[in-house]
Amino acid sequence: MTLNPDAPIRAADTGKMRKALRLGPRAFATALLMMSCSPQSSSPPEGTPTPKTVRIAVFNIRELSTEALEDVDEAGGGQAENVSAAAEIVGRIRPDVLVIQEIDHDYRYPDDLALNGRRLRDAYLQTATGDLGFPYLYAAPCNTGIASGHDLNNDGRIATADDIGGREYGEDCYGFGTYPGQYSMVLLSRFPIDTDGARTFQRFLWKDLPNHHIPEEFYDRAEVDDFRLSSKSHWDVPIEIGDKRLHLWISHPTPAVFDGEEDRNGRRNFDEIAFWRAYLDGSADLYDDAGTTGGYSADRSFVILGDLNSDPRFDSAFYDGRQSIDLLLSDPRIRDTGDTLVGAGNELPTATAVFGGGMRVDYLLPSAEVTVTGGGVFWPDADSDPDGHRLASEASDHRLVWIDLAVTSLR
Ligand SMILES: [Ca+2]
Ligand SMILES: [Ca+2]
Ligand SMILES: [Ca+2]
Repeated sequence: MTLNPDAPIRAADTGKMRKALRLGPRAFATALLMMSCSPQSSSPPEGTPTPKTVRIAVFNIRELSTEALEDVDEAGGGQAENVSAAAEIVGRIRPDVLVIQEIDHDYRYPDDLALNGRRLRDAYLQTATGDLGFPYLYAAPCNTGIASGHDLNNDGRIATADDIGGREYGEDCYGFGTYPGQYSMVLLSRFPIDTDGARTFQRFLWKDLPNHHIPEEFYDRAEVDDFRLSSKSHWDVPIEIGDKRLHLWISHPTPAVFDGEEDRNGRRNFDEIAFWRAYLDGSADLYDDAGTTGGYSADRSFVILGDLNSDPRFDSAFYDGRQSIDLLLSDPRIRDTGDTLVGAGNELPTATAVFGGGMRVDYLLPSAEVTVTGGGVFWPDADSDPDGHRLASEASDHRLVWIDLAVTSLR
């Protein structure tokens, strides 16, 4: 198996690619070549009017493994019941832009990390969403399940490839994953993706974040010098909506638990979220995987989104006098969309996930100038919508969360 998860890959998709997939590996390789020679984004087809609103969703779906995504029947239909349920939910909500978390990267194809996104689309979403399509995809390398070569959990041994599959392996990786590629991310979109304008921060080092909270006396010097901040990756991906560019700031910070007194995961969660503040501040200390330094400099609207693993009502990642998510919720440049989700009819009004008695951990937080016209958490109660309730329970321990943005309000 070829493993090159650190290569600066950007994956996009066109109909060409899909057709080639059906034709076999040789045609697929040809399509990849064509892809790398041609621009990876394009204008909307002529006659497509700029929509008034755009619907953006994030969904952490349980067990989107390569194995499950490859398991299709003769007609190409997916066999995993929880993924079918997730697809039905996507079909009901019909987002224009969908960020999936906890999907495997299939590193057998390191130059095509959007592959599992296409498998998900073609085996599941296509049927459930009909004409929705999602012609554009984006994926880039993540740190999950990539061995660091250090004893990061201090259990006295450095995990190697022989340990793949176990928790001890995952804890010595740059980001927790019991095998390479687990818990990665993909973006699916109806709108073209400006892949050339995307920035990724997979390899940005934790020690280089201003005012970081690396635990003292837990990691040795060599570990600190090599420790990546992002447990998956941090992506800034612009999508093209008519003549507007909306930047999606995508990440999936580590949960603050599964650690010890040193609170290494709580600290990392805090700093993975603090990264976006530094990015928004335009911090000169940041650098992306292409070597470009500096934070956000585009004068464009953005949405910070993902399972951020932090609930404002908890203190699991509490530093500098606040819980990590409050770094974003209290920033006047960022809009807290919580009110939009409360009272949207879901079973636990402020929650987006079932664990912890119902926690708010999945977020879509646009820049302050953006007008939010609607949104919700797909969490119907069992009485009013038993079928929807069942779908939500089957799909994941997280719920799909979405917001609608007024396109005219985008900067
Ligand atoms: Ca160590
Ligand atoms: Ca270890
Ligand atoms: Ca902790």
